[in-house]
Amino acid sequence: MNKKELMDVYYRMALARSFETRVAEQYTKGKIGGFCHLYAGEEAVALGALWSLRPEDRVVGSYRDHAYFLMRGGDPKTAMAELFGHADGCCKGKGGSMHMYDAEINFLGGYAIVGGMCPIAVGLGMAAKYRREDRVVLCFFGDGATNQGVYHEALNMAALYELPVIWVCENNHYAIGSSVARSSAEESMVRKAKAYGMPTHVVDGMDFFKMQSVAERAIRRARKGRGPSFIEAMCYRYRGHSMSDPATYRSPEEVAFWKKRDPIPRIKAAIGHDFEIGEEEFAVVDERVRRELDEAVAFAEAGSELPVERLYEDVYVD
Ligand SMILES: Cc1ncc(C[n+]2csc(CCOP(=O)(O)OP(=O)(O)O)c2C)c(N)n1
Ligand SMILES: [Mg+2]
Repeated sequence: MNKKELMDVYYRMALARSFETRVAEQYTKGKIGGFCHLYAGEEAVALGALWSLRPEDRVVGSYRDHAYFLMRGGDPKTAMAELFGHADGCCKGKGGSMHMYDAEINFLGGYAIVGGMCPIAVGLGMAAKYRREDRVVLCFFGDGATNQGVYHEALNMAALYELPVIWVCENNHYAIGSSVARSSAEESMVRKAKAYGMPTHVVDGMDFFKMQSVAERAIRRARKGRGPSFIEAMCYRYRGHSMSDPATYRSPEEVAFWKKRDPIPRIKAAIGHDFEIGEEEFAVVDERVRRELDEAVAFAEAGSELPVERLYEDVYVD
C-alpha cells in the first residue's frame, strides 16, 4: 500500500471512531432515540474486511453498523440525520441506529435480529451466482450470532452451493453481558464453522493489515467461484453493548489489555514508521474528521421528521 492509501486507512478509522464519540454525546443529550450500539475498538475488523471489495460487491452486517456504513463510503451527514430520526437520513429517519442502509454504496443493511443478516447474505450470494454476476458478499456478525439456528442453516447453504460469501465473525468475546465462555459450548468460532467444509481463518482483528490480508484472500477465492470462507476476527468493543450498558461485567484490567492493542494508534505507528510521517500530517486528518463531524451534527440538527403521511412509503416495492 502506498502512503496515500494508508492515510486513507487512518482517515476512515479515525472518522468511524470519532463518529461514535459524537453519537454518544448526542444520545446523552436526548437527540437520538432507540437502541444504539457503538463500534469503537473494532474499526480494523470492518475496514480490513471492506478494503479489497469492489463497489459492486455487497455488504450486510449487524446493528453495530455505523462504521460499516461510513467505511463503505456512506455520508456522515445522512448517517447522523438517520440517528436523529430525520427525513434527510439514509433511511429517511425510519430505520435509526440499527438500520443504516444505502443501496448506492451496496451497503444493504444493518440488521437488528442476531444472525438475521446471515440468510440475507446467502440470498445475495445465490442471486449473484444465478445471474452470473461477478460480485461477492461480505457478511459481518457477532460471536453471539453463531448460537442461532439460522446461522448454521446459512453457512451450510453457502458452502453447499459454493456461494461467493465471506463470513466475518467479530469475536468481541461478549453477547451483551454474556461472555463466549458462558454462552457457547465451543469457544472457538472457527471450530464451529469447520463443520461446513469451508476454509477458516483466525485473525487479530485489532490489526488492520492482518485483517485486510486474510479478507483479500477470501474475497479472491469467492470471486473465482470457489465458494465461501470464514474469518474469526478477535476483537473488543470499548463501550458497553449498547448506550444503556455500563459494562460492569468486565474488569478494568481486561479493558486495559485491549486498549493497549487499539487499532488506531497501531496504524498510526505503522504508517509513521514506514513513511516517516509526523504528528502534523495526522493532525491535518484529525482536523478534517472534526470538521466533517461538526457538519454532520449541524446537518442533523437542522433537519426534521418525515411527515406522518409518508410513514408507509417504501415498505413495499411499487
Ligand atoms: C434473535 C435475537 N435474539 C436476541 C436478541 C437480543 N440481542 C441483541 S444484541 C444481542 C447480542 C449479540 O451478540 P453478538 O452477536 O456477539 O454481537 P455484538 O453485540 O457483540 O457485536 C442479543 C442477544 C436479538 N436482537 N435477536
Ligand atoms: Mg459479540
